[in-house]
Amino acid sequence: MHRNLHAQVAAPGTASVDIDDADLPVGFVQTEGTDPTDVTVTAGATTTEEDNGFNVPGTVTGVVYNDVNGNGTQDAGEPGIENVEVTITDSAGQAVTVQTDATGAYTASSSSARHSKRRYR
Ligand SMILES: [Ca+2]
Ligand SMILES: [Ca+2]
Ligand SMILES: [Ca+2]
Repeated sequence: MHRNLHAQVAAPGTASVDIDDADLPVGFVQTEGTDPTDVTVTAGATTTEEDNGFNVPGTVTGVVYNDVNGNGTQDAGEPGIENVEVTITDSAGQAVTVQTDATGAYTASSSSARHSKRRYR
């Protein structure tokens, strides 16, 4: 959806455009543009701010473990393998690399590396 909003500000010069993050649905992360953004307002002219893209990142989780007895399932007492790098490449070609934690678990957010979280369980 593309919405164009018009706002009139009084003074030419630098204006700050700040999206109210509290109005966005929970979990939305900015994928295009910045917030807030400074724009230069010229007297008598219309200034268009950049496009602001947001989406909800998907999350991939998994576990890498030592299948001590080789039966194809993680049994009680079979330890996770720590510090294994896992790279998840999403359908847009964006790759995120994370490491397994002490339990062998990893968590990656698909849309943005800076928003990826590590989860311990
Ligand atoms: Ca904001
Ligand atoms: Ca912006
Ligand atoms: Ca096993």
